[in-house]
Amino acid sequence: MTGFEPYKDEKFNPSGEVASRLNGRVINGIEVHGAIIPVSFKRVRDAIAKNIEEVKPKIIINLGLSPKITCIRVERVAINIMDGGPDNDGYTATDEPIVSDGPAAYFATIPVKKIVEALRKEGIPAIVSNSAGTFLCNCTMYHTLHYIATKKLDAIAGFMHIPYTLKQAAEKPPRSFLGMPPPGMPIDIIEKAIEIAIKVSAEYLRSRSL
Ligand code: PCA
Repeated sequence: MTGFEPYKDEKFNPSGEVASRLNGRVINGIEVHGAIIPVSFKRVRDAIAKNIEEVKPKIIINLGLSPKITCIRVERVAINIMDGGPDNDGYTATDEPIVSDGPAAYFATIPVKKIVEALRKEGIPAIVSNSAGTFLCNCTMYHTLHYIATKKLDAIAGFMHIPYTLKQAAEKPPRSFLGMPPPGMPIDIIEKAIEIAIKVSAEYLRSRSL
């Protein structure tokens, strides 16, 4: 799994923190490798490729922060577009394809709906999201799925957007979201959500290969 380094005005990125926390953990016999990847349109592809080559994972879950969301968002689709910025290299993309001859979109191959159901059953608010945006999160999901497709790897992959942590939300200007502090989720709950997503993905993989 991956998370991101801080970007734009965010001094802390919970997605990177969760990746560090889970790095080296064994969940239901699954060895987790957590890596932090750059918020850079130019550099993220190589970071993804390097991690996949080193780890040879069966399940890839990329994580990113989505400020001001109220729940976990499990992304269904990545589209072939970069539009936004600046990234951490100071680069702003405008309507550019991620891969010039690549398909318009890729669907997540982790069991998106099963993950959402499992999270909600555990009391963690979650939805299926039909857009990962057009910044680094979408770009990362696209590169990962494109890499798996073009190299014909035996791996499933997807992307999850996470909210601010509760502490991070409390530190924002007190009226910065609808006259209130923005929503947040305790980091331990976010961490638990990702553990659940890993378990559900592993069960799905096992059932598929029976
Ligand atoms: N969130 C951004 C990029 C890095 C991150 O954590 C996004 O949603 O694209």
